[in-house]
Amino acid sequence: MTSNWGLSFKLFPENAALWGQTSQSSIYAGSIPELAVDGLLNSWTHTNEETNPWWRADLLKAYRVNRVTITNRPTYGSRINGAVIRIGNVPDIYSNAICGVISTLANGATATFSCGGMEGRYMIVHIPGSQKILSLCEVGVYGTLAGNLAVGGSVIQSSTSANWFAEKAIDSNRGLQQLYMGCSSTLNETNPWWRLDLRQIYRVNQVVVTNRKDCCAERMDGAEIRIGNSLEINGSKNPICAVIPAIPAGESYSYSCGGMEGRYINMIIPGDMKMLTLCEVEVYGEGMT
Ligand SMILES: [Ca+2]
Repeated sequence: MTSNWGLSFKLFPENAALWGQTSQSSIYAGSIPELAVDGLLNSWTHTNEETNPWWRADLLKAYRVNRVTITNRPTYGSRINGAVIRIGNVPDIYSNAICGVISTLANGATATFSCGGMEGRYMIVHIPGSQKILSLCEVGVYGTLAGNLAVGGSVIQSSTSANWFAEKAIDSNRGLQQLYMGCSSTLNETNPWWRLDLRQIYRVNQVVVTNRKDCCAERMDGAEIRIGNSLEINGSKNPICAVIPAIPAGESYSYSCGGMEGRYINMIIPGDMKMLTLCEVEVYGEGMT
């Protein structure tokens, strides 16, 4: 595989709506709400003709939403005119703040709405008025998990396999769909490590690690999570928060660190012929005041 991404490679957050639960005000002829997140351009959701139809994605956790994409159906596209996009933490659709309004959108076209980091667990599309039909071909919600300290940090790893850059472990992409875009990996070596620099000292309550889904989940077995302020032996002398016995393929496991203080989060697998692959690392905690 060749790579010319170099240092300027792009980060690819994944569509948070994919991992959530979708619902809508009514379902016409089996056109269920999931059809807006199936990745297919030849299927779309469809409500009955009604007053104030809506579609909602529950992202299950609060996100800081940077942008929303809406792909219109290839026919009857003008039905979407006037649709409102809202983001917030309230299941009731009208209590959440507005990110954007779709004035018009051509048949089959995709529009991107910048939401500037609006925070919310719910993303809603609705059309105000009577005798309306809401039909969505695809919906994307892109952002970062709210409160994840890793997002603002910088990362480095002991070696890099092809384009499995260290940054891909903090790109808000769990790598479960397109692994090559979403995960970091070292080469096969002795004591491979990956280190996140939070840029200042935090009290770390929780570290969440996502393992790769496609194969070889057992390579994660025995990985240590270390937290502290020392860079001695690349951080491998810092105190241990947890030793990971195992994480099943494609799963995200959470480790409680009880407020351990540190600027650096190290992941290390001790031993020979080890490879450290991380699809996502999230860090939650509090700043030191
Ligand atoms: Ca990732």
